[in-house]
Amino acid sequence: MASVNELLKKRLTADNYKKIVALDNPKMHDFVADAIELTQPASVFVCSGSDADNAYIRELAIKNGEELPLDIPGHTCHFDGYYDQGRDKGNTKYLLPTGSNLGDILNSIDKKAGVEEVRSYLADSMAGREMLICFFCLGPLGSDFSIPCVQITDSPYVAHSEIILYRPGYKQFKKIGSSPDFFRFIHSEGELENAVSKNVDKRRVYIDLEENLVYSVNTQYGGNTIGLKKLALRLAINKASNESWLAEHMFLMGAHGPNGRVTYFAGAFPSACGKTSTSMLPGQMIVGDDIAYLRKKARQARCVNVEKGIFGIIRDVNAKDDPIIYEALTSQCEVIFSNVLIDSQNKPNWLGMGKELPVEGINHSGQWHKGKTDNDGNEITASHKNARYCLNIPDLGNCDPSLNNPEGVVVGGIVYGGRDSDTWVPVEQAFNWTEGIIIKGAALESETTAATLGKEGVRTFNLMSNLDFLSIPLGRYIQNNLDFAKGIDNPPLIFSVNYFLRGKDGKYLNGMADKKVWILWAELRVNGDVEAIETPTGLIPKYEDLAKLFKEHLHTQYDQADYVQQFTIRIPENLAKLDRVEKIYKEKVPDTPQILYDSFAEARKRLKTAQHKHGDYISPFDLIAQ
Ligand code: SPV
Ligand code: MN
Repeated sequence: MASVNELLKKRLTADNYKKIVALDNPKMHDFVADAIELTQPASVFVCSGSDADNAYIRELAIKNGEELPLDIPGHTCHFDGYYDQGRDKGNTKYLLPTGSNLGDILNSIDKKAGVEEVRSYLADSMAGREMLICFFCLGPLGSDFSIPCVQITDSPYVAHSEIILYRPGYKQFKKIGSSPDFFRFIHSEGELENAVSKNVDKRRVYIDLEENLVYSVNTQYGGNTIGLKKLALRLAINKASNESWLAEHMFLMGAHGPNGRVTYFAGAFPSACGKTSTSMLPGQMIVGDDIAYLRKKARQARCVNVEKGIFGIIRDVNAKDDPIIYEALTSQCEVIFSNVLIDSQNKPNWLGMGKELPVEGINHSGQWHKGKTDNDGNEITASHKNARYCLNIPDLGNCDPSLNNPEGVVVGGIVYGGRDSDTWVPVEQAFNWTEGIIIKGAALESETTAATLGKEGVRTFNLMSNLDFLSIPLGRYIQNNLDFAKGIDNPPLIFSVNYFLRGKDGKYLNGMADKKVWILWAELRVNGDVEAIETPTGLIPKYEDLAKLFKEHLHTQYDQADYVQQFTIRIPENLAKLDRVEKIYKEKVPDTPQILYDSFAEARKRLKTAQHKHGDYISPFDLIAQ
């Protein structure tokens, strides 16, 4: 279109114009031209992903005050506004065309009204600022998994985060030519006050599934703004559903078995429930910590990390519990810290870093001192509980060599975990794929955390840890997961884990390091090396196999009494859980597959039979003896 071309020529410098027209993609050009007309930036920068262009963005983030350089070269700190510290679930909505329906659970708004609203907030939002146009690729480059993306933002912090988190996509765009098959994101921070978004009451994240387009405005927090992260996951779930693959909120890691064997696990945990630390288990290899795509290839389940970096929670990262991340965070490599405390020596500090925190400094509330309270009288902690770090996975000492393999890795096991104080045992294998998807994945619950705005510690339903990001009706999503195993010769085994089980005194029953044993037990199961005990809820480890793993890998003695307490099958709690979750499906999910109700009925029957025979709380030894 001549007018689009004219507009680009007029509003871009010759150098930037050259970069954008080198990509011969009319749909992308239309998107950019429309964004310029809507947001009216003072200038436009097209990032080709070259070292020089990336450096320009890094410098701009510092120049505009969105990032502050810290003591170590390559380290910067970004602050989000005091009320902009997590994903805004309430204001994240699907733009729903007339006549379509996503069910009661997903948040949506009439498309016409929603587009009008969000475009009104975006209008002139970039006046006086530079618009950044960046190209990235979800998944490894040159792969069946790759999805090209274009991100428009006025935040160099957002663009810089994406440079760390995603593979460069400018060349991928050259390859796709005029194809319309890519994701688009437009973000503006809106009006700023002290370098943070001022109008958070007008914070909106609106998703257009028909157009593969997401709008985000009046916010800076990464989960609301970094298009390729959770905004793209929503688009990908819809695309995957149409194309018969899976887009999941999952880590991907290689667990090391005997004789140098590596078995890959993908694991879904709600935010702040141990997902990153599981992907980073000592002695194992990380591929990714947050988002994975799974595809069937040559009768195998293959999986990639969508990202190449980590946007991880920094709280409790310390030299003892997370030595590899701690090492990266304290050495010279590229890191963006967010919402930590900066001390007088220009160093970042955070809760649980393993040393005493300074009593004053600068944090997300501005100048901070110990005991400072907010407008509601709540004490402001030194760093925010959802404070994060953003770094490149290859900068970690345990990066798996297959990170960028275009074929992905073969998945041996899938793990579902949540924050559960009283129901599930620490690790358990599902009887089969269908049971695993339904009784483990689709029945997942977790207590809420600081990763989203709102109250913490409330037990909530969160199927496959993906509920926040689902863009298709829940029943269809479950059916897609069930169907995924069809045509795979050895579908991954499915496990549940629970790191948060508590005793009657409220204390955790397991140490942080124990998760390594659960995953290594799962590794042995995938390879048929150990037997298991059949319980009404699944297959659990034998005491002696765990004792051996504890001794070998954690150098500790695992007491039989601890085993019995941890692996006791809690019948009333499991029955109550089935009732709670089934009620949600019955009341809110009209397209629930019948097989879910059948599996729930069978699980209930198994629990009741066992209850009749052994009582409410069943030691694993009672089940071996039978
Ligand atoms: C999560 O909350 O699950 C995250 C961080 O991984 S966010 O970008 O907020 O989604
Ligand atoms: Mn996540």
